Amino acid sequence: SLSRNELLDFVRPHLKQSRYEHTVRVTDTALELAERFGGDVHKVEIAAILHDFAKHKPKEDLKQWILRDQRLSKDLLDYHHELWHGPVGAIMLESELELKDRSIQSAIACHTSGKKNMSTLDKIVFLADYIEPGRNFSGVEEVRELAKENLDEACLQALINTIQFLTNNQRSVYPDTFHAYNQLI
Ligand code: DGI
Ligand code: FE
Ligand code: FE
Ligand code: FE
Repeated sequence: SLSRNELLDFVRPHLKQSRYEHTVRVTDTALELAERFGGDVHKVEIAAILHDFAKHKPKEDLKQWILRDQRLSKDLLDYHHELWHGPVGAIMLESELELKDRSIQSAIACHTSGKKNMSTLDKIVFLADYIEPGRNFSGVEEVRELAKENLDEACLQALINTIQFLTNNQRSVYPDTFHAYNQLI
């Protein structure tokens, strides 16, 4: 199995410098959350390092993966392309890194939208991506406070903030984001 440094060396060429630094901060934040809430530390580390692997792939390539891979929900194409890099990245990593662990793939796939029935691993990566110290979303400080005590409450507040942000800006909301919210509320 791959070490932290091997995984970081693997993703580095795929990411811009600022995105790489975000990835390192997400990983450190996710490991803190894993210690606090009892996630599988090694899986958390792998999922966090790889979560934005496909972030800079051309939109057209991501679209072709969605069209061609039966496991990828076609309705992604009806929503903002920002939502595509997680689900597609989780599948791309099967060939690029021989990543076959379904629980890690799940956490990568749902890190932007959330989904119904998130595992502890899914929640930790989703939350770490939202609260890493480089983020300055409005309301992030409240979520950081919640994340000291309660994983579900923190994820719920991150979802609420994101849904409010998207609706305030008259943007669509992917159904899985509502499914995650509805389950936690
Ligand atoms: O890849 P990152 O920049 O680290 O973060 P991300 O993968 O969480 O992407 C976040 C962006 O995706 C965020 O600015 C909001 C946007 N977005 C667009 N549509 C949706 C959405 N986020 C959610 N949760 N649900 C949506 O429908
Ligand atoms: Fe992302
Ligand atoms: Fe996110
Ligand atoms: Fe990210």
